[in-house]
Amino acid sequence: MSKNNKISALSEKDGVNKPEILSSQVAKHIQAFRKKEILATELIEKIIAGDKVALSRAITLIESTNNNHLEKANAVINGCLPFANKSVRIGITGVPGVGKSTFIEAFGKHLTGLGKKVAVLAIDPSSTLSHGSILGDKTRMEELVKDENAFIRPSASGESLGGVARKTREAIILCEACGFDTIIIETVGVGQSETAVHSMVDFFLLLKIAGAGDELQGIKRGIMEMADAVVINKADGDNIQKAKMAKVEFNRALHFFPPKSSGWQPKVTTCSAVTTDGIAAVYDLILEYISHTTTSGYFDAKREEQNQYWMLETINEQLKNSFYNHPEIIKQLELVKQQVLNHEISPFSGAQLLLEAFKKKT
Ligand SMILES: Nc1nc2c(ncn2[C@@H]2O[C@H](COP(=O)(O)OP(=O)(O)OP(=O)(O)O)[C@@H](O)[C@H]2O)c(=O)[nH]1
Ligand SMILES: [Mg+2]
Repeated sequence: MSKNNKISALSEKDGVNKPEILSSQVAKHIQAFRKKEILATELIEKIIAGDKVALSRAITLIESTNNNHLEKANAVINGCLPFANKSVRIGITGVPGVGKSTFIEAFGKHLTGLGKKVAVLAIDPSSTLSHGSILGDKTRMEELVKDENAFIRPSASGESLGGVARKTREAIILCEACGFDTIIIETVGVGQSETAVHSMVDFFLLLKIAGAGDELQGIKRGIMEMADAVVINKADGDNIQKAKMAKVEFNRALHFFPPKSSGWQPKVTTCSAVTTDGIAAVYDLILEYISHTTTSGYFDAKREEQNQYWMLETINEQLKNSFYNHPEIIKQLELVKQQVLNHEISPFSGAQLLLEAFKKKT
């Protein structure tokens, strides 16, 4: 046989037609299905290989409200799950202007300098209205944004904090699978979001500044209780002395709180995100915490507990959504509310009425 006549195993034989049972519609369906499948596995493979573009795309998929994306998003998350978990998750909170973004820039650079890979995610409920204050943040994290070993993602927007929190939690898994060993979750400490962040991190850091009372800083006692460390920022220039005094005060205040189940006594330290003084010490402190809780078994136990919590939270969130989005509930809710307002029925029987209507129609 001459070389030219050689038939490749890949070429089709003449005269073999497509079987007719494969209608064009079915063929299209199969093609679309394959495409979807390939995209999910492709994304997973790329994420695991450390591709930040694929990571971004997958997070966008998670954030999508399009129901068709849900299945694929779940496939990507489950595919990434076996590769996740090998990280330290740090939550950072503090009132606007305390220096969170500047701190994360300095802290993140310190970590990448140590060879770490840092992902920064944010939960910012207000960004739904202001369309992402972290956009401004990105300019404040100028150096970190350019760092090959860093990944910064603006906060997910969404209808509810619960929804946004779930998406952030899923994004953590993807970041970890992508090889990021330190995950920083930032939030503004003024709403409920810090509770959500606390329930998805290993270490919770409260950023403060000296010279402003607690009322001024808008920090609730509950947040102080959650903190594993209080870091007094802007300890530079004329402020150094004040910061040192604040450190003594916070230390005293923290001793009045009940002991933590981790057995860890929260620490207070000062730093300057601008001069980077004290930034390295903050990380050392976190390492000390990790060593302490890993030895005691608390670190893993807390993660297990958080997993359980998030499963139940997701159920709550989705049940709530399907209830309030149900056509029958949309139809009846205002009416029943009015009846309760007019004292025609009790709040309890109003709720009962709606729940019955929901159960009947689902
Ligand atoms: N002197 C001094 N100024 C700082 C320090 N850290 C931050 N700042 C300044 O404080 C201002 C607010 O800093 P940001 O990092 O934007 O604060 P933030 O907490 O992220 O604020 P929001 O994003 O609005 O919640 C900026 O003008 C910073 O330059 C610091 O350590 N020392
Ligand atoms: Mg900021």
